[in-house]
Amino acid sequence: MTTLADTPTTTGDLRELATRALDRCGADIGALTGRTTLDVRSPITGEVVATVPMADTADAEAAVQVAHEAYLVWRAVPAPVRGALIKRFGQLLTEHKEDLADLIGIEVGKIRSEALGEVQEMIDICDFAVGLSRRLDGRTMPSERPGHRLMETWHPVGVVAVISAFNFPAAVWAWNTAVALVCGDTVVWKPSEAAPLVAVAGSALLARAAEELSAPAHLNTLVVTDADGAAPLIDSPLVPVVSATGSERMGAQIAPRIAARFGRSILELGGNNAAVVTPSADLDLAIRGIVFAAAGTAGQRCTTLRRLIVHESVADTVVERVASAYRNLRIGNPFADGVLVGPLIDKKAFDGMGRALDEAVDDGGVVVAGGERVDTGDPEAYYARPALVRMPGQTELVRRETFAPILYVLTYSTFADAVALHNGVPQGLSSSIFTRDQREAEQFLAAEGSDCGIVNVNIGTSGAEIGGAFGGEKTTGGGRESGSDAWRGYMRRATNTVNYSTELPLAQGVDFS
Ligand code: UN1
Repeated sequence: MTTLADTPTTTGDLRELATRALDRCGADIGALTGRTTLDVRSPITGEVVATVPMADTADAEAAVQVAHEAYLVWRAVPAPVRGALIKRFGQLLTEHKEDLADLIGIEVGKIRSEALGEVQEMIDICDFAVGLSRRLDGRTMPSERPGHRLMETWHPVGVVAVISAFNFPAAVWAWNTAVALVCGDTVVWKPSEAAPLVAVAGSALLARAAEELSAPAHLNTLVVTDADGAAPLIDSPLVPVVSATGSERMGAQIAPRIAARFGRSILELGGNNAAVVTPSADLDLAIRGIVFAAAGTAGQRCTTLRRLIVHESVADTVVERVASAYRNLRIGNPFADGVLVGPLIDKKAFDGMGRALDEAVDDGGVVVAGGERVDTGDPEAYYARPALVRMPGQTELVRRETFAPILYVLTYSTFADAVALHNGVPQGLSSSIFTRDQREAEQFLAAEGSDCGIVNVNIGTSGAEIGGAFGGEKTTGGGRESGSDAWRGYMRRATNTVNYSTELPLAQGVDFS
């Protein structure tokens, strides 16, 4: 358990903390299969904290096979009994909340509160899935024929491949897995190569729950591998559903392969999320919401706020206030008390941020605050002060997702302009409006308003609760995960017509006698 008194600062500290957290979760890195190895670096120091075996295509294929066999058993277990497994898993997550948060902090560099929040999100989805296990309900519809019943039933589909990203290295797996397991599916998980340790720990806790409840083995099979090794997860006919989180580029590569074999994909790709700040906005509230959404998680959430569309009458005030908040953000070791912004995941992310800022300036943009590297004494660690950039318009750069803490500011004069700017990007994940004008709020929520999968009023773009369906439109990929009726994506629907009469009337009045 980490306290301020023992904030890990050296690579040795981080290594020791990781080992302790893994041990407490009963996680054994040595049990992973693979002939090659993968170095795990902590972005906190940029140095290697662990080396894990890395699986290849043959290992991934074998994982799909055992997952398929487990599915054949699991699908016949009553859903509420499947729910009992997730209930126990949720309890274990609660017991090991600090351990998992340690690993998320070490591998991803999340600040303590956000790392704990990610584990809470895992616990929350377990609660949700337990309830769901008693209500995977179908509909009944009136049949047009006498003595007939028309209804829908929902059944498990098989193996669900879960491909998760570094930024939510555990919660996104839990969203998918808690729901998929309750639905009667089994899971093969390819975690981010940046975060295999928390994957080993989370999987160990789920395996422990399964063992305690005498559930079948291999309900969740972890495959630590790279994109090449993961090919069977994308291409195998034994994987009817692939749920993948990552870049639009990754989605464009895998979606056609899944479609070519008529598989189903649940894609959660890029976001280029915006907030509209109107003249009537409560600015105190808006500034707080903006700063968390844009700078939180060092700008590395899919839901991170990347564009601010501000009415010209309040633009200077908003820019000044956000800039001042940015200048005061404490940046550094994410385990340290009071730090709000941890490191970027790696040098590539930092370089990408630098290139985007150069391009912004070339486009006529002005960097109002931030953008510079923050030196913590570790040459391989990349900390950056979140950047606030005023842009002359929605350039090609602004229409792209750069996975770093850059907030572009655009101004508008009419509400219609604001909505047009808002929707004028390829992505469609999350959106928000700060307003006290009910007409504007309703227009933003209406069909002709925001075109995103998540549309918020008077809160930022990030930090969605698990109860709603999570996902977005356009190049975000159209997938939905987590709450509401997202479970339907993990099941197959059967339409059933039952004739309990002594006649055989045909539908549509067809006579075939
Ligand atoms: C992600 O960034 O991939 O809404 C997931 C949020 C979190 C989940 C983000 N609950 O910001």
